[in-house]
Parts: sequence; structure tokens; C-alpha cells
Amino acid sequence: MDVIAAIATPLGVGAISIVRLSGEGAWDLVSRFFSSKRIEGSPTPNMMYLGRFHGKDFVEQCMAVYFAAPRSYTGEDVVELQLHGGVTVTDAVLKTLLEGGARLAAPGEFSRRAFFNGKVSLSQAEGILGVINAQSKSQLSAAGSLLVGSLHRRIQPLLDELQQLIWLVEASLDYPDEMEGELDEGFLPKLNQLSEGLRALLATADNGKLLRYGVSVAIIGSPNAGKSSLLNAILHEDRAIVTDVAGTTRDTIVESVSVEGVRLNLLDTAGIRETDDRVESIGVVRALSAAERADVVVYLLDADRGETPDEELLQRFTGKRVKLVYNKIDLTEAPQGYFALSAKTGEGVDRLLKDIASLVKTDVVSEGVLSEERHLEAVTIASKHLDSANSAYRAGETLDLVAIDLRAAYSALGEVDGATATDRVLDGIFSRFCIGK
Ligand SMILES: Nc1nc2c(ncn2[C@@H]2O[C@H](COP(=O)(O)OP(=O)(O)O)[C@@H](O)[C@H]2O)c(=O)[nH]1
Ligand SMILES: [Mg+2]
Repeated sequence: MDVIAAIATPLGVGAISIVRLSGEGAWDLVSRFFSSKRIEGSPTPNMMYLGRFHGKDFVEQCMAVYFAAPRSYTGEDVVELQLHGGVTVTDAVLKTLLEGGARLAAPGEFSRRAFFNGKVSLSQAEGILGVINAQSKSQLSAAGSLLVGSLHRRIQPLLDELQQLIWLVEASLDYPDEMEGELDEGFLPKLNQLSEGLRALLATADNGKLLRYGVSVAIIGSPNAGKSSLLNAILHEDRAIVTDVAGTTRDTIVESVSVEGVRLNLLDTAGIRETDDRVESIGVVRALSAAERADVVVYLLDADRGETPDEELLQRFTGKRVKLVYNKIDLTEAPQGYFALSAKTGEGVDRLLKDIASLVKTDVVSEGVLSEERHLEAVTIASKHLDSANSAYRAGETLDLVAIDLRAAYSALGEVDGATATDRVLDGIFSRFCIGK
């Protein structure tokens, strides 16, 4: 593989910037420009050397470290130069190396090489990307779980078992007489066990989704229940217009907050009531559909008016997490057994938020969860093919058909970690990385 080079730190003025190279001969290339008194012959891997980098018309005092293949990020020879963090000097060093024969790396090319050299699985590479891009602690824990290979460790044994099953069926196709007993005995129990493993993995997807995207929380209730006031209290700002005129909020407002590392995406909605106002009634329809799509519905009730929940409305949300919450407890007491708060004084607001955030299980680093859409899709498809292999086998279909489903399942499941991923899939993933990663 040719030597690739790139700036690995964000371009701008900082304390340090790093230029990184990977490929056979990376050190030879660097040593044409870099020298250190402490290096005699070849450098000791993983040692940081202070030295000088001589460009055509500049000299830079910097540090260099050499990682020998295969013990490096990419699995190839890697050199990293730690330079003074200035744009001009960093560019000049990179340019010198490119003129010396290195090629500018494409986005994610270092990580792509790491994947090809077996240093990381595809899901681990996505974990690296996720850690870099994480915008909340919960996203970080989902990505960290990928990065340390927790999903990989769950998927790999399933793939191995699936491969065994495929061999068993293929052997039975080739040697029907010898294999008949073995197939009858072993096939279905093994297949069921495998399906069970996939189902257990699929069951983690709900939590994975919440980790990744946060919890969407729709605040609904009748006009003047205090929905907009609650949103403002949560955000500590006057985001939504609050008045005592019923029907003030007509559109849906979305804002995010982070609670205990979990992102809550809050939707303030129009108050739900019968109305002749055209704009307001569109708002009511939007409120209902937002609530139907949300992960959690906070149904706010006005304690001061002694409101009770509308059963017909509640029915729309059966099977959903609905929290009945009484507001305005600064004016009057709320009925027992419900969440109670005052959007005006802020009392009880934190408790509600923490309760919602606790829906998300964040300690997933060692467990492995399905948090990426791509993984969920692959495992879902694999699981469907296993089901259909199962019914085909039990219906006494020819083994050829069973084998087709098993292979399709293998191909889907193998995409998660890249064993069967196409170039298109790989391009899609690695192009999302920065240059230099
Ligand atoms: N005393 C009191 N008044 C509140 C509270 N929450 C909201 N209000 C008042 O109730 C009215 C309607 O509030 P608003 O947030 O616009 O309700 P929405 O229609 O549900 O969005 C306003 O006059 C608010 O000041 C509360 O906790 N205590
Ligand atoms: Mg409102």
C-alpha cells in the first residue's frame, strides 16, 4: 500500500498539530526530512523523539513517533509528527511529505486501512466515528460500546453458528444418505437458538435508539394547562409564548435539553380542544400526531381547574409511555398518585425530567446494543431469513431453499461487522470520517 499522509488535527491555531502517515516505508520517507540526535539507524517503535524537520525553506522543531506494522492504528507502519500548532507550519510539513512521495489521504482512509488489516471490525470503526461526533453522554456510551467491540463480540458467535448451520445443510445436500440423521437431530434446535440470539439483540434496539437520538417527549394537554410554561421552565428561558388566552400555541415547538447525559427532545404543542379556528385546529392535529410519534407523552393537567384526564384522548396512546402530570401546585394541591409540579415556581420539574431520562439505560458499554440504523436493519433482515428458513424446513421444502435463506441471513448479518459488506456500504461509512482519521 502506498504511503498516505494527512493533517489529523483540526486546521487552525492551537498548541499542537499532528501530521500522520501510514504505509510501508512511512518512516523512510519522514527520515529524509526529520532527524533526531537520539536516533541511530532506525527508531525504536512507540518512542517519541524530539528532532528537527527540514523543509525546503523552513525548519521546524517537532516530535516524531513511529509505530511499526502491525502494531499501529492502521496495522501498517505509521508515523505521527507533533508540530507547533500553526496553519502555515502544518501545511508546509504536509506539503513537503506529499512532494516527497506520500499521497494525501481520503476521508477515513486510515480507518479504512485499519478495517482491511483486521485491526477493527466495521462496527468498531463506526464506534470511532460515533465517539468523535457524540453530542450527548448517552450517544457517547452507545458509540463507546461499539468502539470497544461489544456488538462485535455478540455478532461474531452468531455468525459462526450460522456458518455451521450452512455447512450442515450443504453437507446434507451433497451427502444426503450419510447426513440425514444428523440434520434431523441438530438443525431445528440450533436454528431456534440462533433466532433467539438475534431476537435478544433486536430487543436492545429500542434503548439503542434512545441513546442515539434521545427521547422525544411530547407535552400535551388542554389549552392553558401550562404546557408552554413547562417548556420554558425546563429550558430556563422564554422560548414559547405564554398567555392566559387559550389557544396561544398553534404550532409545535421542539427544543432539546440534556438530563443526566440523556438528550430529551421536548415538543410543546397546541392545546387539545375542539376549535373553529382553522390555524388552531391544524395545530391540534399536529399536536396529536406529534404525540403519537413521541417516545413519551407528558399529559399536563391543570390542578387549579381540577381537571381530569380525557379517557378518549388517553386511548389514542395505549401502549405508549404516558405520564399524567398535574401543574399549578403553587395554587392548589394535586390529587395523590400523580406527578405534580409548578411550571411557575419550577417545583417538581427536575424530578419529572430525571424520571423520563431514567427510561434510557446508559450503562451499555460492555453489553452491546443496536444503536445504528444500519445494524438494526441488517439484524432484522437476518432474523426474517432465519424465520423463513425455519418454516421452509418444517414444511418439508427442499434443502436448497433452506440453504438460500440461511445464506441470505449470513450475508445480512455479516454486513454489521463488514465480513459481507459491499464497497458501497464501506464507502458510505468511511466517507463520513474526517481526513486524517
Ligand atoms: N400559578 C400558575 N400559573 C401557571 C402555571 N403554569 C402556567 N400558568 C399560567 O397559565 C396560563 C397558561 O399557560 P401556558 O403555558 O400558556 O399554557 P398552555 O396553553 O398549556 O401552553 C398562563 O397565564 C400561565 O402564566 C403554574 O405552575 N402556576
Ligand atoms: Mg402553549
